[in-house]
Amino acid sequence: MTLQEKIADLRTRALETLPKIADEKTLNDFRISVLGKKGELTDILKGMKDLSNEERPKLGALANEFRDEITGLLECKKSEIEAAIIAKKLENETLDVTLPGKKVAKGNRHILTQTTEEIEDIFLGMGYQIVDGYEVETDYYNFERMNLPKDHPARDMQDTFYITSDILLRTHTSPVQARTMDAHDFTKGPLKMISPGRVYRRDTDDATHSHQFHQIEGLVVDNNIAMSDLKGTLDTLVKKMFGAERKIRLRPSYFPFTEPSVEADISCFKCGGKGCNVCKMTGWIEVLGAGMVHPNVLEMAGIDSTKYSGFAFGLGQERIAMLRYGINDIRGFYLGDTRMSEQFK
Ligand code: 2NM
Repeated sequence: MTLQEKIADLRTRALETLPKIADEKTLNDFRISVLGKKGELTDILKGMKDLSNEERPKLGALANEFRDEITGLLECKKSEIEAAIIAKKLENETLDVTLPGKKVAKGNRHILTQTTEEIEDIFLGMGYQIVDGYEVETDYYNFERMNLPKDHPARDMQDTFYITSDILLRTHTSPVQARTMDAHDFTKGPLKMISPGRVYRRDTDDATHSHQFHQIEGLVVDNNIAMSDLKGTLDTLVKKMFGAERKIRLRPSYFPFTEPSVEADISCFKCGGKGCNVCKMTGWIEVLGAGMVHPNVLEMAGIDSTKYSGFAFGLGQERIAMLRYGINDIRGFYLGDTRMSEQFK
């Protein structure tokens, strides 16, 4: 075979092989075997030294033409392979937006938070403001301002966590009411507030007692506030919380910061008043304490008790939640076991 014929033969074989190649590795090996330093073309061109001066350039031109043609075809093939790879990838990565999505587990608020927010909503609806305060309080705001001087026997009932002899963990949220009364400007309207929050008492924890628990206290002060206003407010509260059929009953009681003071019972939401295990066969369930704000408490806040009067009440979120949901151990609220919370979605 002449060198021309050898190139023509190589070309024929190359053009036959190329279309069958389908991956980059084979393509690269093919390029090296044809055009590489040790490839077939180089091998053919080694015979050039034996050609005449006339023939040599002709063969050179033919070889260049062949190299250009193959190089071009190699480029095309390479693009083709790359495009196929991308097409394959796209096919594999196709997103079916009609497939059902993965469910994200949904959390819910703690039952005490839910109870608090529900009561907050009821009072927001009646135009009350919600006020936050300090959990670390002074003896002055926690006790003195609630008409509980240092030697008062009622202090024993809630004797508390003292930090110093004057600083303590609050035993109720009343200090928030005292501070709000101090700051209230009655020329701007009546004072209507609730203060939800955590409170602390020296107690041994058991199924129905906790040394820390939650309380909401409410306070209204204005001209001509009477016991009837308190009754109407409590009536609205229990009907919204325990059902429209609930009745309310006030019994005389005692708190140092209110006079008169009452305990409020609601007609049993389980038996409707006939008597059952929830109401201990009495038909009534005790839910909160309340009363008309003691004149001393108003005066200590700089409020003229001959011109102004007020009512106040206090309830515990734990007790409310335990009654409503039949929870029999208060400690369950504080364990952080999600199985407790999951029941109240
Ligand atoms: C209760 C029961 C009765 C009460 C009184 C006051 C204040 F600040 F006005 F004096 N705040 N909360 C109160 C009254 C709380 O809890 C059982």
